[in-house]
Amino acid sequence: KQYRIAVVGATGMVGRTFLKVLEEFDLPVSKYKLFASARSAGKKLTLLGQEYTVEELTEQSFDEGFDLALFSAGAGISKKFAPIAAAHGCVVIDNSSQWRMDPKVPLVVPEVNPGDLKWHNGIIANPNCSTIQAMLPLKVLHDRYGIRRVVYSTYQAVSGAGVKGWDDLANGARAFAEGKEGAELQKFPYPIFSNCIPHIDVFMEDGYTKEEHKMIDETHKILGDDSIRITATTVRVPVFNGHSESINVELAKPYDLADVRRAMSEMEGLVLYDDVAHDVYPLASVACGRNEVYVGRLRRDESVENGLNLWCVADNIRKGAAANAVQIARYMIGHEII
Ligand code: 11C
Repeated sequence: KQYRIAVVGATGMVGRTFLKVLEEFDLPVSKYKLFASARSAGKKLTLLGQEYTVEELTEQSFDEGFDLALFSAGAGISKKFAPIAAAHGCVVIDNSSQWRMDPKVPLVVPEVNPGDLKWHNGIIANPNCSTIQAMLPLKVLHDRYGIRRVVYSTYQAVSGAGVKGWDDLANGARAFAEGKEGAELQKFPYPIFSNCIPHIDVFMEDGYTKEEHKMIDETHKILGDDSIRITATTVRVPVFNGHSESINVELAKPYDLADVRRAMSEMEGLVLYDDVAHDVYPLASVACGRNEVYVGRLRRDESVENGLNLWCVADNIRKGAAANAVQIARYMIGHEII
């Protein structure tokens, strides 16, 4: 079978990476169509050597028939257009936060909970970038030892905040190099150049940010276990691309560190990158441009029973967004779920 695929939000940072990953995966596709807002319509983008003109997304866009649509155009667009696409028989893989916690919508990391793809109702949610990468090492631990508690501390790159976030760091660095006072900010409340900002997405009533809530809620849904106690502090750091995370885990059962290392190295999509004798540990510069998640700094947390610390890094635009979505598509095509 050949599939007809629509890309919605094709001109954005994630949208353009959808195209790169689609080229790399080369799925059996008979037709691609690229959509974006009226502002970006008319732009030309290349996919698999062919030039496409980006079209404006309208309520009629799905009338011509698609099997699959990859959405990354924000929650508002997904809220309006994903149900329209689904009503036309097109399966939507949505990168926004709009549908993630809807009980009728599977939230999927293909290496972790591909079984959830079977009960979709036309919309599948791609998790938040900082959640996706944590799921691979945590799945390994949860299956073997049971996870009691998780403490997430994230170090998130500016690409997660889009082009304006990227520009805030680039302009701040340029101003510093030129000896200027600072640069005008487009995205962040404070200069991200030379600061770590403990504020990603909006603040909620309990003092947590929405990004922190996303990590907690999405972890429960993907691992299928609401009993895991989880807390998170999410921080924006002056890194262009690649989210890093310190994850402290309390396991239910005793573990052997060598077994954990073996299991991590065998996990699909996860690279054990951990040889501190030779200064080998995951870095944003190692993970960038790759679809795998890197894990290292594995060591016991002796302050609690069965405690474990790890450090995990991934390309947030690839595995944290575009690659995970295209991997979902590839899995569904390969397993004839679509
Ligand atoms: C960031 N995690 O790094 C965010 C970006 O819910 O899809 C992704 C937001 C989302 O700022």
